[in-house]
Amino acid sequence: MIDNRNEIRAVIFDLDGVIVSTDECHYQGWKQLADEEGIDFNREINERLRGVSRMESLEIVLERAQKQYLEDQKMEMATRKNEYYKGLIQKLTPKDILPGVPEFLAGLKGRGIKIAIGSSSKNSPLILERIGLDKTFDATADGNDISRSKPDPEVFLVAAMRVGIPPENCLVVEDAEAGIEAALAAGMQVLGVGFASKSERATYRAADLAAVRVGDILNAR
Ligand code: B16
Ligand code: MG
Repeated sequence: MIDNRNEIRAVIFDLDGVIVSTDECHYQGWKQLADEEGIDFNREINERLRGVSRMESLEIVLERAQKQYLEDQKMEMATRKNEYYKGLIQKLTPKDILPGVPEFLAGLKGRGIKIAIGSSSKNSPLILERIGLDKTFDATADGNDISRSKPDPEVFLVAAMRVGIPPENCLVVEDAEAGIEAALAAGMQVLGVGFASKSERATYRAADLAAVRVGDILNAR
């Protein structure tokens, strides 16, 4: 069988849901905001926020609002939610790193593969610091670096540029459909884990990184 997949020279990791899960903190933050505003919000709606930027998440939350909000009111609400969220993620520690992540990162480093972060989150530097991985990656790209969020490929293209590897030699690890779409739009291969472990569009699928051997995704010839 001819394998026409390119050799992988860099792996770009989404942060939330791949390296660590702060889903519950996002949910609690949005729930508190929604309760204060009298807006109906539940875990089912929260599912739609995975991988989506803060302002786009707010628009989804506001679909059930009884009134229209001005732009500056929306900015204030997004900031308020973020303050709740930041308070909650203070509790993160290295113990919250998801299964298989340290071994997988070490396996890539040992083979000379570049590793990067490609996250929608503007809190990415704070999260990485809380879990003790702020000096681990060769490069990071996050919500602070981009103007278009996933499913736009921008964040992954910035990450690839920062590690100096062409997109076709990069593999993304993602837990959200918006991220799978973004990786494919960037011309990269993608491993779906967690909530994306059943994604039909992903190049590879696994429950988590503990279930993947580094050699399986490298396609080295
Ligand atoms: P922030 P990821 C994403 O992180 C989260 O999945 C998503 O729920 C959140 O709305 C987004 O970051 C923006 O986060 O408000 O911290 O800037 O999965 O792309 O690492
Ligand atoms: Mg994610």
